[in-house]
Amino acid sequence: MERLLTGLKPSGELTIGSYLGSIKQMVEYQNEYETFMFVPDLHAITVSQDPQELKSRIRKNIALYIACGINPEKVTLYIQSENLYHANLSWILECNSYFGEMSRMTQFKDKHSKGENITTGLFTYPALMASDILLYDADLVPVGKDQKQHVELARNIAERFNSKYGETFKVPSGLIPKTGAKIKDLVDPSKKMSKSEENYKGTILLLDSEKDIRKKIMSAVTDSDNKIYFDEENKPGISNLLTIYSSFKGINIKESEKIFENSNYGTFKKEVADVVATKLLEIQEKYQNIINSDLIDKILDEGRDKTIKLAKEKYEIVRKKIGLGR
Ligand code: ATP
Ligand code: LTN
Repeated sequence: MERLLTGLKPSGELTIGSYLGSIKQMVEYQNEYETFMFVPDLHAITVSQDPQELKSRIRKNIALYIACGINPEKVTLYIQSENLYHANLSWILECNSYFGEMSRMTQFKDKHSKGENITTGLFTYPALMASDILLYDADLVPVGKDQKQHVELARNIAERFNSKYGETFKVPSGLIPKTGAKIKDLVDPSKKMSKSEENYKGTILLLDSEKDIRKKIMSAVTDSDNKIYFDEENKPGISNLLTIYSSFKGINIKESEKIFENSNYGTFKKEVADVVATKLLEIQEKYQNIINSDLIDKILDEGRDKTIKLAKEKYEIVRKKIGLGR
């Protein structure tokens, strides 16, 4: 069985973008692959984080993965920083990758060009991501388009290492989701809905109250045409709501257009709000049962122990090959 691995940074509260773009697909993949799903908390600190918020979010995210349908009996769930081998292998991979190739990572370039406060960690972070993947010989890495370049880099590093030191790492492939819909911000539909936003006006969080979910959808930016059809360029707001509706309903855009061909924006938005609220309330009910249970610690202890054992084996092979230690 092929091994599949992914993680969602705990750099903000999980949104319906995280759910539709990643978690929902993982719920399907868990039946087809040997699945590893972790919380990349070391990645979150590439930008400044409030320590208490970060800690509570790590736990919350694990509970949300499970509430969304990830089955801990099938999936190995763990926290990156609890396994020291991630950062250790990352250093070795940094020493086997080049300043030039790191500088070409578009995500880094974007942030850098905006003149944001860039940490060294943000620059070298693709090496840590490569370590997350290569430590476990993952075959497949489901990521959004924005992360594809980082998976390519992991491939390149693996191939380079293998040719220099002999076969060591499995060369991973990126897996772009079949229904790779990008969910946009409800206030500014030219941007992706992001959990790293300063305020959450255009973002629906998985743990938002029903009142907030409805309020945010009812006040989503649209246009004055009052016709419901998909046209991302001229009707980005309506198109985004159609994408959200279709993804939650599990139908395609054409089917949704048909349902609303004679509706006005008010009725349409209310239907979107209903379908989103129904699903999120179901997730939230499960979440409440999990978040304070001992189950999470049991799952995370098992995940930590299992992944440390696997990672140690790989790390020792690497260390020996490159001549470290005694
Ligand atoms: P953010 O910008 O919200 O911090 P991110 O994409 O940088 O998110 P993660 O949360 O680690 O970081 O992303 C996990 C996965 O979820 C990625 O593969 C990403 O493509 C997907 N994802 C995140 N937001 C959306 C969205 N709005 N629409 C679709 N997919 C998304
Ligand atoms: N970089 C990813 C999160 C991430 C990841 C990984 C995804 C860290 N390590 C390993 C897949 C595999 C992001 O920012 N979305």
